[in-house]
Amino acid sequence: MSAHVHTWELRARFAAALSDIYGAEVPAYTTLVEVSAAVNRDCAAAGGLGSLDRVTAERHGAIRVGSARELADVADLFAAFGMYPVGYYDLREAAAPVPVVSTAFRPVDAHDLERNPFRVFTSMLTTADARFFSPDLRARVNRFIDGRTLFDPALIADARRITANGGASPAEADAFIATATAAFALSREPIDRAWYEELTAVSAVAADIAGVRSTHINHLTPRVLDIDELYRRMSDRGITMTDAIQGPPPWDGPDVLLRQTSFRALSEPRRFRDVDGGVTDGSLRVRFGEVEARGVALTPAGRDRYDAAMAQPDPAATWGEYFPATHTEMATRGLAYYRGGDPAEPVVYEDFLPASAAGIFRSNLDQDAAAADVDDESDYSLDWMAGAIGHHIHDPYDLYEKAAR
Ligand code: OOG
Ligand code: NI
Repeated sequence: MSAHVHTWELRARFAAALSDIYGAEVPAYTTLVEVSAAVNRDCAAAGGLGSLDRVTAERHGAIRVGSARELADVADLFAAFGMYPVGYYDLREAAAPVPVVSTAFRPVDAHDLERNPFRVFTSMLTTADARFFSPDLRARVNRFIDGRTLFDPALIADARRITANGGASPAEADAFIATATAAFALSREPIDRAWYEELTAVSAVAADIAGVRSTHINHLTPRVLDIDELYRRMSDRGITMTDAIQGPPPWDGPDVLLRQTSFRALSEPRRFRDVDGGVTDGSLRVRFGEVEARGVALTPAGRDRYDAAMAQPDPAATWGEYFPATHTEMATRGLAYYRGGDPAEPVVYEDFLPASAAGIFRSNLDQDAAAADVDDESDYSLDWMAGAIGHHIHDPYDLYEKAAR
């Protein structure tokens, strides 16, 4: 019997393989990764927020699926890589609503995060929400989604077996990683133009999810230690970042939670099938580049303060009224998590921010979703999602509490 490939190693190899295919598909991503790595090398220190090795290898991905059945397959697939659902995000509640509910699949304990923290923000289209989907459109979208297979049942069966075994043999690992990665590559299959355009009129996200017969990586995001510096260097290279940095403003005190920025990817060539059955070349512009900087995880009290600080007309001008200037004070006031209570060892924020996520979605769309003025009688919730995918959804605060002990 040959050596065993551990779960964390499968995850690290999966993240690297996705990065390779995404880099080949979206060349601007490669530039972003290069500039991020250069910024990280030039940054004096990470301020205790992760080793340079971890930060340089660190990525998050974003994918989008169309139904609970597809989300359940994602959950089973990612479990084999030691990535479990954490948190529930309802982006329909954002200022500019996006018709999805989401969770993030990621490692949950400190050792696994240190070995490889790959996480994937995963969104599911909310077809049951009448504000976005009329009964007629809902029926057609659901029929389309129920009729496609994003993940080969054999792949999901392999994932379940590898999860149960806590790893794979080398040969099994090679095949599993290759097949899992291929499931997220951009399809060359022609897109039904009329269907795609009808969905685009409802929401560009609906078209991206339900207009095609496969899924793909929407973006892959490197982590950078100084996002303001990254922003400047990308602009110097002539790459226009979409808009302001999402999340907390820059300041001299402790970095908290998550700061993100993105730029629109160029349009990519895609093939379309027209009503007359003919296939023509066209292009789509749905994918983008994103980069992020991570700070210390906030306690519920710290998060309340964050929300209050962000609600100010100019958060940058008043930030210091809400947050102390040192980690020591953050720890004393119980605003953020530190390992063993020691402010030299901040617990890194490993999750996402709903307002930023909605902003990221939105910054890359030509138009917002058209919401009808009717009642939403769908019952999406964290409990609904956990039941639908058959996995416990972790509460991020429980995980930070545990990491801080
Ligand atoms: C996900 C948008 C959210 C983030 O980093 O907040 C996100 C998507 O566009 O599918 O990736
Ligand atoms: Ni993202």
